[in-house]
Amino acid sequence: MSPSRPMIKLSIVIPVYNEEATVETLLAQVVAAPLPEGLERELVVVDDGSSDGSRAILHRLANEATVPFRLIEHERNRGKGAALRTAFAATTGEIVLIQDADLEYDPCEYPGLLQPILDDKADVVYGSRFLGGPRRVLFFWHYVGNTVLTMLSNMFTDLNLSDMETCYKVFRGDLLRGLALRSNRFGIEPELTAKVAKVKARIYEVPISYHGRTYAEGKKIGWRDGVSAVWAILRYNLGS
Ligand SMILES: Nc1nc2c(ncn2[C@@H]2O[C@H](COP(=O)(O)OP(=O)(O)O)[C@@H](O)[C@H]2O)c(=O)[nH]1
Ligand SMILES: [Mg+2]
Repeated sequence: MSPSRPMIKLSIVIPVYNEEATVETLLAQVVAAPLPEGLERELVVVDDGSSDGSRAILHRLANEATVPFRLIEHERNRGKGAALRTAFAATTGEIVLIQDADLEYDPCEYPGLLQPILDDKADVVYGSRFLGGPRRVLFFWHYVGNTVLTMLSNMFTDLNLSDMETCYKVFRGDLLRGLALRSNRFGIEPELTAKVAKVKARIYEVPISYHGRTYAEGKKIGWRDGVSAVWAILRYNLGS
């Protein structure tokens, strides 16, 4: 790359709540993940008041500094939406990518997720678990729930997304930091979707792989989160 071309910064935001089994491996994967030429990475980790060993692991890693990341801590658990809002405000990158701290999503997918933005075809990219990528077969009723929530969201936004609830969402940084976001919990996914639709962002989807985990392996999301997602879809599409 010619030295005259400035690097593009990618901010990777990682919300962490009680992920002691996966967070260290995940951070190593994020740092090792391939990036397209000309991109540098910034990691923003928000510990969302974890009560397991996650916080101690993050402190140790921050001290060892082999994985460079910015660590922000919530004193008590406030939810994924609150953790993401804290993280977004701390980003400085031209591009921002959301990365969950479990190992359900594979950081090797970054180049595919970034390409539509780098090609200036998209302002926002969603990685879809339902476009034919390899995925662990689990939980029929979660699939039904995802389909219903995505369809309900699409009915309001007039988008034809296939996976509204995906963790892998990538945004132009200035667009994302300009959104007034309010959700504290999982309502953040429909809220982000409603608000990028309202500002008429150019949205792409790319297929990703998905390595779903079981509840024994640490999955936390439940049917109550599905019900509150319905309210979030109504609220953020009909309100502000
Ligand atoms: N479940 C949950 N996850 C949170 C919270 N705060 C931050 N997170 C993180 O947000 C991501 C949400 O996880 P998700 O894959 O949607 O749910 P899960 O796989 O069922 O745990 C993970 O990286 C969590 O560590 C919270 O209050 N609850
Ligand atoms: Mg998960």
